[in-house]
Amino acid sequence: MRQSDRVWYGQAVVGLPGSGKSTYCEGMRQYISSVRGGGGGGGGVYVISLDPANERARPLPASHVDGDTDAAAAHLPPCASFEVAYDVSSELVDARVTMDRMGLGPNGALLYCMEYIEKNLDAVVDKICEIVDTGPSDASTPPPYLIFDFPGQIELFTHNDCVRNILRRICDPPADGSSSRPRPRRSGTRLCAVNLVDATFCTDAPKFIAASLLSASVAIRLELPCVHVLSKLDLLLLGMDGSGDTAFGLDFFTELPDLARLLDHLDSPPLGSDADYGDPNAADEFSYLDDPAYQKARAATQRTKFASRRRALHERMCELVDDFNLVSFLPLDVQDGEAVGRVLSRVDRANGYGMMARHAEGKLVDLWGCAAAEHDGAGAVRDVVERYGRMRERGDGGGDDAPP
Ligand SMILES: Nc1nc2c(ncn2[C@@H]2O[C@H](COP(=O)(O)OP(=O)(O)OP(=O)(O)O)[C@@H](O)[C@H]2O)c(=O)[nH]1
Ligand SMILES: [Mg+2]
Repeated sequence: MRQSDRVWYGQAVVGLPGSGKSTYCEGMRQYISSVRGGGGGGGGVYVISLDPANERARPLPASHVDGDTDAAAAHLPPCASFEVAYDVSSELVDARVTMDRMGLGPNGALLYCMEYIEKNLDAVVDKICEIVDTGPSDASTPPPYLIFDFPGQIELFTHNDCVRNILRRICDPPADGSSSRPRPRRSGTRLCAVNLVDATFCTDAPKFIAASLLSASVAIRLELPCVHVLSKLDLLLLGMDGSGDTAFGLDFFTELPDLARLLDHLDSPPLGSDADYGDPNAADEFSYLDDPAYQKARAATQRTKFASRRRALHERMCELVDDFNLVSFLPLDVQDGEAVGRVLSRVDRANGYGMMARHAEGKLVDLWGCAAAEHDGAGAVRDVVERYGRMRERGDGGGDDAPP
């Protein structure tokens, strides 16, 4: 049986521009490859870049498509260019070329490119099939695993249907024979969306509320199981005290017990900034927050009609997020192998890969048990907070476990 005819598993990685999607794809590829055992039958993990403007993607030489990986954990140099199995910008359509040729701006060109990809998706899938067929092929190898890297432009997830249509056709190939491939119908792909939100948004209440609402909207619009991730956690925890002794510990942002608690902080200085928590090294320094004139002006601003309308708007946004109850976050520093593993285990349950693996091992699959398996989210948060607490105490920014 050809690898391309098996059921594929994978992730569709989405998130705002710069949230760390491409870095995550590479980190996850390295992690899964190492878990699968690298080239010894454990390969078959492919990053597929569907970002027509991805400058950091570099197509992998064919001979290395399923090569060994020496990665026991992800160690990613900052701003490295990543080798991907398929790069749509070099194979099909490039946003920069489109801008030049069609006289479009960056966003218009990107939308054009995504629609072009949607129209030519059969060609993209054919190429992916070719790549997948070069991988390990004996029946005992795990099925191909694909990690799709998407652009971050928000309009692709708010009102444009391209990404959803592309994903739908990758998951469920059309049955009407419209595919150009002279082969039997592909079996389909079990995908889970992974939505990355930059963890530094946690320092700013309005930003975090907006990102949570957008995350709920992404989960609804993509019509896929969705795992939400707070990426670049190292930047957040090393930048603030990272402990639970503030109004909002990290577990508040991961579990989201009551988003509306942020409403009282809409006008606060960024949570976690020195102005808010106080800089322990500069305890005697004057803070503008203590200035009576500042406090008077702030109180006056909060009494304005604009302020009350703004609060009401954010209140509705919090209610929406809470009502749908679709959003909770997993913390992730992409250089921390354990954290990548935690994300993968949740993704495995969401796309069914975990059940498939148990079935392959001859274990009876208890679907309900798999789906309801306890995930120690609080333990995950405790681990990372302690780790970064130790790094801060050392005052060295990290040593071996330094973030990029
Ligand atoms: N400190 C830190 N930096 C990170 C992490 N993940 C990504 N970055 C950095 O964040 C920047 C953006 O990362 P990318 O992976 O290119 O983000 P992206 O979401 O793919 O960006 P676009 O494709 O432009 O939307 C790069 O400089 C990365 O090195 C992380 O976990 N920690
Ligand atoms: Mg990218």
